[in-house]
Amino acid sequence: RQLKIDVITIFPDYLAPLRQSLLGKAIERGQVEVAVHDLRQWTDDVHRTVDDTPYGGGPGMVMLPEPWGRALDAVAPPDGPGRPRLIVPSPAGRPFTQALAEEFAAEPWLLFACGRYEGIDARVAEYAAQRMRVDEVSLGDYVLAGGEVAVLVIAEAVSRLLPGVLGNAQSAVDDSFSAGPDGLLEAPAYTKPASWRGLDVPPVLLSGHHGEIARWRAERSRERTAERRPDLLG
Ligand code: 6GU
Repeated sequence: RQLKIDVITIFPDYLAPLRQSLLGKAIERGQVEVAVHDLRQWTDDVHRTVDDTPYGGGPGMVMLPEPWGRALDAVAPPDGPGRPRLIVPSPAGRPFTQALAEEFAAEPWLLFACGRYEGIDARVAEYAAQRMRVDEVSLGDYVLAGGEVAVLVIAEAVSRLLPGVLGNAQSAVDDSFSAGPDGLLEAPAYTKPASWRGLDVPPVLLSGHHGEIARWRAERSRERTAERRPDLLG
């Protein structure tokens, strides 16, 4: 097995898509192993409480450290073999990028801790950092209700980088934001038919002139990047 993925969440059903599609096939082939754990199994009261009001006041609820401490100790025992890389999805995290996906894809073991509400008591990350690498990671500048969807995104971005998981090995190197030479957005793509509902495929793509096609794609990449992501042009 190339990669073990553990997820701790209060919504285990939300992670069902992890077993679909690309990652599902990698699981079937034995390249990836996924285990989803319900945080509430580590609560100790009849209501299976996982959160409480924030010290210092303010809106919302904060997830309690004790269930998280027990969960981390059970899923990644302090005296067990190996240490996972702990990933905590949070709008307050550092940006998730293709470079970070490549780092995660080189790890043997990823453990995701899904917070809900206004996050997890900050001591949990501090505790975990005593024995594993911890990354708080954000998908972008918007707020999700919890980390579950972010786990689906990160797991998919990582799994398609695993050797032998992606069908076409070349498409991973050509992607937007890959470690390619330019780091620009990709040019638009077309397939058959050459004319569809009055809209024609750019003739250069049908010309067979590989040099001209490469030049046309480079121009479209630059154009598209200037229009949509001028920050990438530097
Ligand atoms: Cl990783 N988590 C949450 N809850 N919201 C987000 C996010 C992550 N990334 C952007 N918004």
